Amino acid sequence: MSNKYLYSYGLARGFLLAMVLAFFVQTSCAQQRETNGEQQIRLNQVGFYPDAAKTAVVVSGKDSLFYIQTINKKTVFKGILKRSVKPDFAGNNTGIAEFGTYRKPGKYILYVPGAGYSRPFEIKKAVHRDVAGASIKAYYYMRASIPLEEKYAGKWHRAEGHPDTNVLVHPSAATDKRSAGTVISSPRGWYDAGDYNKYVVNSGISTSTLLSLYEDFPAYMGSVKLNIPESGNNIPDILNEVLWNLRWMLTMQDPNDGGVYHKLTNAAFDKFEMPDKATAPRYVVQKGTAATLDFAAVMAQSGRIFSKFPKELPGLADSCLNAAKTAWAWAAKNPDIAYNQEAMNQKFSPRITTGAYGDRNFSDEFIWAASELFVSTQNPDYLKQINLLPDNNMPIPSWGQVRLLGYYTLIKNSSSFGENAPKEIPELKKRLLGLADDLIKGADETAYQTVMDKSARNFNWGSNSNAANQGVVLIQAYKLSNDARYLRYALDNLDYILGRNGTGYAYVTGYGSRSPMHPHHRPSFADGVVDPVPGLLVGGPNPGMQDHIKVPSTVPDEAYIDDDRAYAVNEIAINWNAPFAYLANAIEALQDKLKPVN
Ligand code: 9MR
Repeated sequence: MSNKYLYSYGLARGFLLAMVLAFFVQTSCAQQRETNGEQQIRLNQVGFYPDAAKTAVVVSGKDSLFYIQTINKKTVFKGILKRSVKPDFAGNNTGIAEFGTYRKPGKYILYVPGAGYSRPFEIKKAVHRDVAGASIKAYYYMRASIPLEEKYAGKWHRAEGHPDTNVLVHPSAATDKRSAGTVISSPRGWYDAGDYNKYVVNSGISTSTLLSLYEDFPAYMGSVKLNIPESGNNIPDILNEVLWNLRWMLTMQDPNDGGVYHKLTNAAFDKFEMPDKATAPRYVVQKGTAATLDFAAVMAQSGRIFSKFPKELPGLADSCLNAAKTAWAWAAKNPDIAYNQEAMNQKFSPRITTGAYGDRNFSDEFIWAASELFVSTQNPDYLKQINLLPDNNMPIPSWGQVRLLGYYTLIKNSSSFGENAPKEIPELKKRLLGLADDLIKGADETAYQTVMDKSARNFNWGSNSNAANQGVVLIQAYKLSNDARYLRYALDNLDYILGRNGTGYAYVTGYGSRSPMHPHHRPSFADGVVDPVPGLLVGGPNPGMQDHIKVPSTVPDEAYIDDDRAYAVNEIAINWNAPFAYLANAIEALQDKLKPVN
């Protein structure tokens, strides 16, 4: 045997030994603790701002050093993991890596001996700009009644679906002037979610959240270009996109009495096919108090915002404001008409089995609509007709709970009220800051260092939208107080959504290195393109299993599966994307205000 042979034999044997060892180290760690097959280190897979806090979480939580390394594994920063004060929902404490003081832009990985490597991440300015823009562009992909051309939609181009120019008045919505079977035209709008129906209640909060994003950050949002058909028309693209839905919403009001149909829908959900193939008859169904008030609120807000574009959109602002007033008048006369789909189906046919968005309590819708109408008209009568503070609660917004949307609007416009200022304004401000303080209290003790992580109650259907809406509360609190602490916790919830969480998923399609590939979204399933439509936030962990698809774990923050049948965790929806869009874009707009270290 020559020396040369011996040498390479030795090398090969050493290499083999190292491989075997590495295998054992890997598997023993993996057995130690692993959820959904994901690595043990969880962080925002999109990345971090150079001058802001940077946090990663190691699920195994042993005392250890952590290393920030370049992609070529050169160590550039070293720190000590801190053990979380509280365990996660599965009962394990985590290790927390803080590296806010490392600021150099670049591409990195985080390494923890025994736990392995994180997914790669970037440090750079404007690190969320792309995902933030994509979360608004997502609405373009959700448009009904228009073909998506390749020059705007790329590989997700598709034929037009649901022209909605021949929509039938359902017997539940019949009046003398519009009898059952009357054909109305109600084109445009966004599909609600994984399904192809259009629901006014859910459209209301979604549209308003995007309008507020523009209203709160007009300069930044003016700079966000989306490459949609209307781009370049002198109207900010976010407003161009909102207009697609707003013009549909306007058609949902019965011009004869001001009431608003609850939804435009098929009788039953479509199959999993492309929208142009889904041609079942469509109906507008029963008018209701929630839909009418949500409509009034959005139209009042629109009247205010679009009045700044009189040349580009002549007459639109006035039409919106008039629509808001007639809707309000209808609701004042019909203050308690719930949409109860079961009761409706006992009386009328065809039976309607699509999403209900049923709500029985309208005090929050009255507060929201009255607030928007008051701010847009400066007429104090709207607020006099309602009880602005029915109790001490400050509920995080959702499709059925819109009270805070009214409070946000009153607070941020309060300097313009003059003698009409409602006496409750100081109390509202106090409550908003109180809510933000309650949210951030104890977040630093949690296993993932987030507000989201504080309570198992956050993990219901659409849990990711709770993380986003908590973020919106914190941004509103920052805008009111200028206290940068609130911003940091808003950023933490953004980190949660993008990977620092119990599953290690970045929950937005197309962003991060582990994101959903099989959302419950008909076009993503049926279009023959491997990648799902980008920029869509999935519902996220929810142990409820209302879809009867088994999740790998029922631990609240781990109850998730990337399966297109699993609509209770992996659907997408316009009311979930909107607060995410708000949070991601607001953080981009405010990135220079973020504090370097925790
Ligand atoms: O987001 C809605 C969730 O809060 C409800 O618990 C659930 C069941 O009623 O419905 C969700 O909304 C769905 C709607 O009814 C139809 N389109 C898809 C929506 C997202 O799953």
